Parts: sequence; structure tokens; C-alpha cells
Amino acid sequence: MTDYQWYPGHMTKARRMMQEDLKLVDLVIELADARIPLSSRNPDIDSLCAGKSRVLLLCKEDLADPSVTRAFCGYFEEQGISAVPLDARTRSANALIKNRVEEACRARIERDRRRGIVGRPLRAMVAGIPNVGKSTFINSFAGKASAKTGNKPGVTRGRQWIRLNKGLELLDTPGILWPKFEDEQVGLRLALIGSMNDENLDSVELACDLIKVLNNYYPGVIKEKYNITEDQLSVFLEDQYANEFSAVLSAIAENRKLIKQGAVPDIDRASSLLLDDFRSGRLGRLSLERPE
Ligand SMILES: Nc1nc2c(ncn2[C@@H]2O[C@H](COP(=O)(O)OP(=O)(O)O)[C@@H](O)[C@H]2O)c(=O)[nH]1
Ligand SMILES: [Mg+2]
Repeated sequence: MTDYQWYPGHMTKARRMMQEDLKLVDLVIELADARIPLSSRNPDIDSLCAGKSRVLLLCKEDLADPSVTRAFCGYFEEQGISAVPLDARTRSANALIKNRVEEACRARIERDRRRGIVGRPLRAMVAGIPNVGKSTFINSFAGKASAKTGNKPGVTRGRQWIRLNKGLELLDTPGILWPKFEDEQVGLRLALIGSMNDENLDSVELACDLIKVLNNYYPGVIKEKYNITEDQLSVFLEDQYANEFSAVLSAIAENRKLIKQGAVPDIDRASSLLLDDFRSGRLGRLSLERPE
């Protein structure tokens, strides 16, 4: 979880650091989450990166619905954005990404050639919202433990370049971007994938929202995984803010033997279990958005 709160001051600072680093690079490698490729993109990325080449990586594709990810790649392609899905923990997409980087920078390479400039490497930086996989990707792409992984923002900012080959250098510190806040649904999806600070969230409420979202896109998943009956689910969906709001959570608690003193189903633990099962892929590869 990120423990970083995006107060206006933090956003101003993040924007300033991004703008400084952008002066140094030809290309931005933008990271989004494959499960929510729209909600996990920074709202100002287009204006921030105006005039820069760009490649979009859809991280955590191992957790996302493959057919939805394919649809999103087509959707971005139509907008002239080259998108590559990947599991950032592995190196399997490295060659493809290097190709896309060179494609995206072809105009600059040509211009250098016309002007007789030789040996100037392309310079790139990685950017994205917290927890999207920036450090993990830099490690895999650079092929050594050159960037810290983990969830603590605010690591010292020195400008160091990682030389990937003769033609390509990567800024070792990624640009940390703020997410979209205006749209409530966007905030909910970010919370569901675990990219908001859980301490400020009501896990029972969040788990109820997850059940609703999943029921919309993947009817059957919750029922099958936790042996929930159609009745329990429909009572929940019809009456979620009344007394029976926790019918499904109670059933999950009973199914998983999460029982409090007095034989009461522990819906707090059931909520955490459900969220955790979803985030770690134990409910399957599921996407929470579709192309618009
Ligand atoms: N399953 C999966 N987990 C990933 C992937 N990329 C990153 N992670 C995990 O997501 C968490 C956040 O990654 P990190 O690289 O620290 O994100 P950053 O805040 O953008 O630098 C870590 O626990 C990573 O192991 C991916 O492609 N698939
Ligand atoms: Mg990081």
C-alpha cells in the first residue's frame, strides 16, 4: 500500500520533479495497471509529456483478464498509443519493449542521422502512480538490482542513468505521478486493486463494492469460490444498505470458518480475505474496467 497522501503540495512537487526530469529525456515509459488501464493513468500525463515520445506498459497483466487486456491494447492502438502488457517481475517483454521504444523514437533517431550526430543514446524515464510496478519494471528491464522495489516513496533523488545498451539509457528514478481523484469510481477501483492506503478505508464497505463490481463483470466468481447461494447473493445485491447488507460476507466468513466469540461470523476478516484473494489473483484473472 502506498502511505503517500496527495495533498496539493505533494502534487505540485511531483509535477515540478517530473517537469525537470522530462527535460533530460526523449521518451516516457508510462506504466498503468492492466486491471484498470484507464483509472490508473495520471490525468495530466498528456499535457505533461507533450512533445515526448511515449510507450504505455500495462503492468500486472498476470492478474488481469487476458481478453480485456487485448481489447485495451486495440483501444490504445486506435489512439496512436503503443501499449505492451507485461508481468513486470519477469524479463519476458524486454525485447518487445525495446522495439517499441525505438519505434517511438524513430523520428529523433532520423533527425540525429540527418544532422550527422552519431552515438547519442536515447534517454528514457519511467513514470506512473504509486504501486503500479515502476521499481519492479526498472529492475527487470535493467537486468540487475538497480532500483529499489517496495512501497516507500521518497527515495533520494540523484539523477543516475542505467545504460541498457549503447543506444538506450534509463533514468534510475521513476516519476511518481498522482492518480485521478475527481471521479468516485476511479477512486474505488484504485482502492480495490490496493493502490490506496487501506488504513483510511472501510474494508467491509470496500469488500461489498468489490462483490458488486465482480458481479457485474464476472457473475459466478464469488458464488463458486466461496459456495455462496444465488439467494444469498440476490439478497445482498437488492438490499445491500439494509439489514442484510453483509449476507454474502457472513456466508464467506462461515465458509472459511471465520467465526467470532458467540458463533458470530466475522465479516471484518471475511472482507479482508475477499480483498486479499482478489488482489493476489486467487479469484482468477479479473479486470475491473472495459474500454470506453
Ligand atoms: N503480480 C504482479 N505484481 C507486480 C507486478 N509489478 C509489480 N508488482 C508488485 O506490485 C508491488 C508494487 O511494485 P513497485 O515496483 O514497488 O511499484 P512502484 O511504487 O510503482 O515502484 C510490489 O509488491 C511488486 O512485487 C506485476 O507485473 N505483476
Ligand atoms: Mg517504487
